[in-house]
Amino acid sequence: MFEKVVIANRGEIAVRILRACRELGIRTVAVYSEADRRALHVRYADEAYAIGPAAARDSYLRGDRIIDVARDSGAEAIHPGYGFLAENAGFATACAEAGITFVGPPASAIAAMGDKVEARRRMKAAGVPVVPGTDTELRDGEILAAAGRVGFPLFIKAAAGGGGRGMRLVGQDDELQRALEQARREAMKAFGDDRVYLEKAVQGARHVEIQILADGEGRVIHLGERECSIQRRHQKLLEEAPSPAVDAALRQRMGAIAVRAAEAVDYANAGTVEFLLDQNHDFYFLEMNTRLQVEHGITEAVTGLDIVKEQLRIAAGEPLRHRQADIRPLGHAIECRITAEDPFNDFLPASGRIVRLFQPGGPGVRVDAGIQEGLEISTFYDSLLAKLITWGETRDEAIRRMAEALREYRIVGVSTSIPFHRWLMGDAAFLRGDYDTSTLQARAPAQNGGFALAEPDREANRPLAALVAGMLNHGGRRRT
Ligand code: MV4
Repeated sequence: MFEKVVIANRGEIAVRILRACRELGIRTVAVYSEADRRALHVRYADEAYAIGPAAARDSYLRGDRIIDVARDSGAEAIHPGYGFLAENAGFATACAEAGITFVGPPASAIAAMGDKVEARRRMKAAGVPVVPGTDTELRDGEILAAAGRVGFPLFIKAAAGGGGRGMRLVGQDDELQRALEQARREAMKAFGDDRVYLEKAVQGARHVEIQILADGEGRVIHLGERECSIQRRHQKLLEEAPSPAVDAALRQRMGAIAVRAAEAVDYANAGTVEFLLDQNHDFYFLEMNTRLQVEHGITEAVTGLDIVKEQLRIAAGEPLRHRQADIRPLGHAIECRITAEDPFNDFLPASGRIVRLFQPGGPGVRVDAGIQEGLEISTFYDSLLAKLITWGETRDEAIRRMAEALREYRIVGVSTSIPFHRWLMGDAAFLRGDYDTSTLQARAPAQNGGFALAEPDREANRPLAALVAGMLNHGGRRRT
């Protein structure tokens, strides 16, 4: 095992990785921007290095500086977390050239899955079902004929896109030309690559993903699925495992296909294969995320594995410790993403100082957070403050524990998504498990874009507002 690892990230995921390292007896090296001098991940690490000003491109995205930190500190490996450098094949290659282990898949697998046209080609060849669409990127003159073959409605997607970035829904052929020009322009601006392809739009489907683990010797297993259909503008708000729509037989079929997808690109380490699951229980490969994901914790809760420790072991050259038959999911887990956003105002990113913080607890409650009282929340970075995960023997128990934990949770000084989640825990369709990727949008009044919290619910939150104000006043008096 490694003796020392650099954690090339911040916030809750840096803290999560630090904990896994310390459990394995690995010394930890944090990197931080000027804005994060007082952050939790800096306090918890054995060593910490400043790598630049607040802007991510001058700090957390500076792969060269992070490799220098690994060299200077004598670390053997870099864990990138998610975001920033996690899915950057160039960074994985640069680590290898510097003699440092990248805790993640081979650069070749990142590159193959990062190019969505190449990924579709590889998946089709391996017998993985893909959404009907074009097999190559499109030349301008080809689009009308190609669209005719694919059928409407369809998505124009950027070859270099992913995660919902660079997609455009087209309802009929007279919208095609304009949409193509816009899609190319946006793709060029966002990715420096204007290649696009077409996919038939699968409507009313669920977004279900399979977690896989692979070692460096060709062994691949899956850890079951996560249901991720509760999203807004392609940001997931809540995930659960298992999916209310997946039974043991379907899990086995989807899992086997996900393993095949990983094998087709000689994958190693942890990864996630995303599928659309339609009402007929047909499923289609969407993309593979070649990194640790935000929502990995719910899979840990139902399988009992520690995915980050497994990542470190695999990167250190150890074989997988589990066979497929050893993986037996137990119970139900839910994650609510606690973000610094105002759900009463179109989920506008919020900033402010956390003046009071009360984190929930109790049986089956896990809080992965990168925050503490006194921390200044800026809009420089991703708005994720914490992940609240509950586990129960049944889905109902997990939901009740979540509702209670959300009632206990108090973050004072910055708006958060907590009121949205409190509302969701009482929503009839959610309680029935009867939802898909269109549910939030369909039920949302246009003016608040995806959050149907009605006026009476807002009233119901008044006592909370008074309590918060009371806490603030109390604190103020005590200081003076
Ligand atoms: C789709 C799709 C339907 N049909 N592709 C969004 C995230 C990225 N991984 C791919 N995504 C989708 N791709 C085809 N051909 C539906 C989604 C999708 C989605 C679309 C609109 C609104 C919310 C969504 C939530 C999850 C997935």
